Amino acid sequence: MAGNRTFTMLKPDAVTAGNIGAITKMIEEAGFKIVAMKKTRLSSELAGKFYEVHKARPFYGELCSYMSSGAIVPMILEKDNAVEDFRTLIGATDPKKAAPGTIRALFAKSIDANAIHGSDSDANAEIESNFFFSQFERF
Ligand code: IDP
Ligand code: MG
Repeated sequence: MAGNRTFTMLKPDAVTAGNIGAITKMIEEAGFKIVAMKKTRLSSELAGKFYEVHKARPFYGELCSYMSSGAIVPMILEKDNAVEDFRTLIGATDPKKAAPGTIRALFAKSIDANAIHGSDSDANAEIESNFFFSQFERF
């Protein structure tokens, strides 16, 4: 059975552009409850750890420097079928291919600076949530 939590993170381009409020509003209006949320910043080393699964991909270095270039807003979200429904809400990785009305179609700048992260499985949602939040930060 699909789990009811996912992990997301507003990326530096979205935060720098002043889109925290607009994107968070879309997330809440789509029926997701915010369980945990904060504004923080990753070092390049920590960004590398978060994206370790992409280590072999050609854009890994670029991704780590981009993800540590400014503030981010990680969140844990709750909703039935959370992982799949949230991936639908954010749209395809490349904003040019993202369906109209999705968060990436509306706010992403490019395939790398694509506004928002969304976990791709229940297992990764758990790992990524634990990367940023202690049990005392979840309500
Ligand atoms: P996802 O975020 O839609 O799950 P992934 O394939 O898991 O996409 O890639 C992780 C992140 O790496 C993307 O969100 C994007 O920021 C970056 N990325 C993915 N593909 C490329 C690429 O071809 N060039 C540059 N950056 C990329
Ligand atoms: Mg991914």
